[in-house]
Amino acid sequence: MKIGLVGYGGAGKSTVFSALTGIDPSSGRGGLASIRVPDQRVDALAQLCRPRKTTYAEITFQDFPSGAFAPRGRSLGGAILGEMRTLDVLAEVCDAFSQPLESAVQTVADFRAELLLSDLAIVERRLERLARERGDPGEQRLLERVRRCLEEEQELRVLGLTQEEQRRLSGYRFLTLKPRILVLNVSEEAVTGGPGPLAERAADWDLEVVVMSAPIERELAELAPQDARTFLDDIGLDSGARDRFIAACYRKLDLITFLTAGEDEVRAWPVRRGTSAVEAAAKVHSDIARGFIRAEVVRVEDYLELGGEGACRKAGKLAIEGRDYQVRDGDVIHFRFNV
Ligand SMILES: Nc1nc2c(ncn2[C@@H]2O[C@H](COP(=O)(O)OP(=O)(O)OP(=O)(O)O)[C@@H](O)[C@H]2O)c(=O)[nH]1
Ligand SMILES: [Mg+2]
Repeated sequence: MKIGLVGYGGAGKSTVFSALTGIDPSSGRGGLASIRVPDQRVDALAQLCRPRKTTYAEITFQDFPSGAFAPRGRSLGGAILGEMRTLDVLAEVCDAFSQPLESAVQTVADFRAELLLSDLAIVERRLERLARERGDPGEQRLLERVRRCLEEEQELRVLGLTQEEQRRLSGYRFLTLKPRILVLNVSEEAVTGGPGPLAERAADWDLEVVVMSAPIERELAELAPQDARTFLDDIGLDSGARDRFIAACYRKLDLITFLTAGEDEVRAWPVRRGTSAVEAAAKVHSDIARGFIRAEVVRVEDYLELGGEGACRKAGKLAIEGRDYQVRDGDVIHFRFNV
């Protein structure tokens, strides 16, 4: 999953990138960095199974080179809008340290307007071509719906597209169809203050908000877990921005986690809610999906309590599921396959 830090020049994207990943942003050249998604279930399974390898889910952040985004008040330009189309999630950083939250609302509105216009330009070009070439009427109808939505200044995320429609539109890589998280980069004093006037607008705009202060996160990153907890309590925060950011991504993308456990590896696999057993198998290996026989499923709580798959089988806590079984968060799955 690639999450791009986007937003007007000087909004603090590289500072946030550094705070979330621990990578020094001083180069200003941008880059990629991955963080591990903490998961206590993986910790516990690893302790029980003592595998050769333990693999957590990962999130990869991309920071763009300084200068790629125009400063607020100017328009972004086609090049960077095009690059943004390659991202899975947009983490929009908004400067709320050098401007009051009331002006930050306007900055977010301006950015949103640019995304809407950019998508609209793409639909209009495509519709013109379809009209000339007398293309597929189904596609034309769908794109006309898309155009109306954008003309009404609504993002495509709220259009309620079916999975099939989303698949048909995937080639256009619409920016307003991408999940977007708003990172409010506030000053240290404002970090417990919440998003203020942005809260309501963000809800209207279907944006998840993460309020953070980069200096606080940097300090937090340098502390041992116990000291970090005390530090957070002193400020009055439940958790650090990294954890809140990860949770926001999982919510926005509607991700759940299934697990695999054994002597070789204990591993967390993030998948969309609604993923079937055979689709989950394909994540692990295409051969397992091709030769899928069944999924043997144990709840992670049972796995940990009873001490492994064998004990769960004996206790009747192991379910045999077919290819269409919908994977649940916290399933420990052993795929049986034949190739
Ligand atoms: N006081 C304060 N300054 C900040 C904060 N976040 C960023 N800055 C400063 O704002 C300036 C711009 O920050 P960057 O992180 O480079 O911003 P950017 O969005 O990456 O900028 P470009 O890549 O050039 O678009 C730097 O001088 C940062 O030190 C903050 O929370 N508080
Ligand atoms: Mg930068």
